[in-house]
Amino acid sequence: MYMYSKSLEERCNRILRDMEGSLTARDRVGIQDFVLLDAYTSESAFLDNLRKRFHENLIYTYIGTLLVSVNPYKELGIYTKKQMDIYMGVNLFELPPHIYALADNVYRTMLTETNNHFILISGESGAGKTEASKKILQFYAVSCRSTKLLDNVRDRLLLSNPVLEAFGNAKTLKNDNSSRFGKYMDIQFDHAGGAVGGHILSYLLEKSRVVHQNHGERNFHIFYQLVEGGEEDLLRWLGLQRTCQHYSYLVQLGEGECAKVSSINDKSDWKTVRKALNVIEFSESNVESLFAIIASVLHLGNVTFLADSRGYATLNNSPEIHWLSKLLGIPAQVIQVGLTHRKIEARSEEVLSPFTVDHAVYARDALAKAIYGRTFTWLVNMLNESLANKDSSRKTVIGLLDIYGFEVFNVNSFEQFCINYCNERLQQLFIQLTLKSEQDEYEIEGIEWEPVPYFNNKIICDLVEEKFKGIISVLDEECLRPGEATDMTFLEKLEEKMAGHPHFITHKLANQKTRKTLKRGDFRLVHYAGEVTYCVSGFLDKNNDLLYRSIKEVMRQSKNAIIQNCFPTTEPDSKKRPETVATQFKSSLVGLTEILMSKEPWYVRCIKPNESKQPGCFDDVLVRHQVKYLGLMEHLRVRRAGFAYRRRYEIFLQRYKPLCPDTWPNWKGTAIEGVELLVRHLGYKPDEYKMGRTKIFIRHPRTLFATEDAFEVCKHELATRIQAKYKGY
Ligand code: AOV
Ligand code: MG
Repeated sequence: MYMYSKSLEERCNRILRDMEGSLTARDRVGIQDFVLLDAYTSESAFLDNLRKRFHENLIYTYIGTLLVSVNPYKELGIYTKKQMDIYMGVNLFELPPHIYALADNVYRTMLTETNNHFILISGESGAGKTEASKKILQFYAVSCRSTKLLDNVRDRLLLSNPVLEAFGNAKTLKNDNSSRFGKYMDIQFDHAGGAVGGHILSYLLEKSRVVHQNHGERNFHIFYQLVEGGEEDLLRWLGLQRTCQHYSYLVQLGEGECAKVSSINDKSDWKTVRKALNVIEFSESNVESLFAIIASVLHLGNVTFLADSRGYATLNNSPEIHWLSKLLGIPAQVIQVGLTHRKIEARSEEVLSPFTVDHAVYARDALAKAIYGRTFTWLVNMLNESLANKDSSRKTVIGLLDIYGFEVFNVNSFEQFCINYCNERLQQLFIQLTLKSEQDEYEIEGIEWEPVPYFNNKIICDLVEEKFKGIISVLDEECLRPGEATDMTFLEKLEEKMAGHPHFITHKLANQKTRKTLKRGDFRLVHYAGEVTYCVSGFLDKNNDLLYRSIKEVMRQSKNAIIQNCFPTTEPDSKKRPETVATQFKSSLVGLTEILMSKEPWYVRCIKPNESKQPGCFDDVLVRHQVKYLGLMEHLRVRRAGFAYRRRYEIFLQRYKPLCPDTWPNWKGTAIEGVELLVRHLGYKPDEYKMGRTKIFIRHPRTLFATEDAFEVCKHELATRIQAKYKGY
């Protein structure tokens, strides 16, 4: 149910204007809601409409209340304050589709129904998810109730974005600003609609990027921002040179070059991040500690080892150790020993065992990843403290989910496996909430219904995550056999267990034709969004994510406040194995699903128009593929055949009974009878609605909007009558 802030007259005039214009414009710009036209149930027609609109710079189209967005790869001038004003307080179908319209309708529904909502933004890497989530947040920042106190919260909400992006995004081959972590953000509103706080949950950061990037990719933005943008004295204090090429973690192996990105300005981004940290009220000492850590990671990457006469790793008396010692506040000698030895237990005694050079490099990289990963978690915690709503009064939330999109590279590893699994999970949630539950409900409510078939990706989720049987379980099992298991034994176990599974294939299991496309160390999954070949190399190691106890002990001596927080002395050094990365990730996704299931869903499905990040280029094959796997046609079919709105009889009657003299004010019969009288009085036509067991189903939003308009008028008249009646008192 909706509240409108625009006057009825203003809105009616606009609707009439639009209707006149739309008949002639339709040929050129297509239709704005796929549900509305009969001809748009074929995939080709669907595609034609998207393409037509895309070439007219109309990147948004609805399927009912779901918003489809095609990345324009150019500035369209449609995100101005003026546009925001136009979309405020207007229902979804009165104006051309826009992300603001969706945001506004979620907000209003939250206020009138006083319940929690979330917006699921999905699509593959580079499709525009992160941009969409930023636009929504910006819209709320401008549109919701404002006071001096609330403005402060608003600024923090907005500025948490550039900070998180600096530390959690990076250039990949798919996207110059690719999210390398999953993000779920709750925006909390008070009863009057003011934004009073927020909370961020982050999911599995791709830490391996800290020490290695593929050709043409970059490390996390923050490193380049600091080196390029950092003030002279700051760099001097951190012992950094102003050349990214100097740092081996910033140049790809053997190439000596950093990837160039024309779309990114590290210098100005640095300024934004610095300013943001101030507004979010990071203390100066926290900021210092934070950049000391970022610099330490760069220094650590430049530490090299030599082999002594016995083949063990020794350190050159390199300047890096000096800087690490200074910035982390740990004696140089302690760092030196920590990087070249580990403690092992030999007969109830602890002895230092020296590393080989390879081993030392491995331990150094593990430390760099741990430091960065833990600092990222600390950063999210700090942002949450700053966003925390101090007032305990009743609040409702709108959650924004923006994760890393499905991705396929030439070589795919454990990280892609996790990211793509996460996308499978969200697709499963989408299916459950739309296609499945929608059709289940018609059955439960006894509404006549012709089922719409769809591909259910549960089979792939199970393949990955099922207890004892899934890929993650097999991987964990192998991780339990240190010394014996290898990436290849993991692959062999998979081949044994998954043989014959329609979504799993390897070189050994493949037929002759497919075999040619696979290497011995690969396995291929047939994901909902396409086939991906994963190279098993590194799976065990990345899943274990081990950090030697002795190096943790070194870090605990740190005087750097953030490091102290990230490596607490209370951290259980238990003999018990910590959960593996994949299992932790799986649990966190189960947790996320639970959070989402308790809220009302809204969807933005983002589409990437071409692989080359070009404006104006609409690749039919690529878009058709996405339309298919995103399940948009099925969604449209269910929507077209189904009912846009449904309300329990009691709630429907309670709200609208003033519109019918037979039911107002004191209806004595059953709710269903009351609703029958009410809709007859309102003149609903038989094909506009259906009566279920417990709910009324309304086919088209327009019907409900008309009723809602009548309700507004009626309220107004009532208020006038009451005023007139009591005037004399
Ligand atoms: P993603 O979040 O879906 O990818 P982004 O939101 O980062 O993708 O979008 C990628 C790039 O496309 C942006 O940096 C913009 O240059 C451009 N872009 C996206 N949406 C718009 C828009 N509405 N208007 C103009 N340009 C846009 V990933 O995080 O890689 O899954 O993991
Ligand atoms: Mg993103």
